[in-house]
Amino acid sequence: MSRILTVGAAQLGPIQRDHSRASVVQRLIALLHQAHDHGVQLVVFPELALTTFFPRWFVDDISEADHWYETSMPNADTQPLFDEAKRLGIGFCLGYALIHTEADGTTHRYNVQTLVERDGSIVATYRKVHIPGHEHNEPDRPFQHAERYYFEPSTEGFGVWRAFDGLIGMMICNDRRWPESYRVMGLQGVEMILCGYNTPIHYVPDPSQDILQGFHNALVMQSGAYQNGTWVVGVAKGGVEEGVDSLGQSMIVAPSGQIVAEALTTDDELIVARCDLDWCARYKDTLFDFDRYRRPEMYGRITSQRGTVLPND
Ligand code: CDV
Repeated sequence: MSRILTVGAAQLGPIQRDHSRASVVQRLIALLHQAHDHGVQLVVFPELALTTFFPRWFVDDISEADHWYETSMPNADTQPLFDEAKRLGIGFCLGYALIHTEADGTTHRYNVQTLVERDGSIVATYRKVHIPGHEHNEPDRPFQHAERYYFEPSTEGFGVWRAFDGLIGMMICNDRRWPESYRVMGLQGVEMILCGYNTPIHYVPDPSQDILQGFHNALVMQSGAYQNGTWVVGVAKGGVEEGVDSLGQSMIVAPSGQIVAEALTTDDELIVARCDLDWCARYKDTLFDFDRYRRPEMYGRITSQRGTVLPND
């Protein structure tokens, strides 16, 4: 028996500052139509897929940046995407910035992905756990990566949802570099992890990593997939956006760790794979039979400690 989920990784090329949400949504719908032609059931879009990657600019008054955030989902700009996906019977995962005001008047800003089922119902909205970059303006940098100024981290963590006849998890960009992200979902039986990303080629704190961006991107998603017996769908917003060159290399990774589809460009591009969710059991029930082989009593440091503690001399 097999449970085939046909997935499309809908990579986006750059979204410049002056591109309207309406024009971006038309690009998303064009990719949705390609996906329909390929029999895709679930389309995954990148992180912050409705706007340019605005954390590359710093503003002293954060409310000046509020126009980059969505206040609800769907909304007037994204409703055409929701309507067309429902009409075609395709589910999707969409990354965007969310601003939310509580009843007590406090305002919260998150980097999120919303998963939508084929009937148009919202499965879940995941908030990014690992927020990279910096909190303050760093004017000496060629561009900012001020995500820690613009986004609060999730307090809910990594969930796994019964959707698309399988067990689906989500993570966002920097989350993919941390083995804990995959393992927390692995411990909930995840069969497919959906991950949008924006990764500038130039890593300002250590430029020696620039030429390794593609290697590291593949390394983390392939190992996370294999070590947890899960499919991973990684989807980029690539190309030169407002002068910043970003990695493409969107990919669909099997539970074996093998890449089964990979983008050829850094522009709008759909890649597709027929993913057998039952393939996960080949790894989850053998080498990575967690219940049989894991030693959680040996891993206490992973949850009790954040930074490194060196051994005593
Ligand atoms: N959007 C991201 O989370 N980007 C990060 C930074 C460090 C480049 C990433 O891990 O790709």
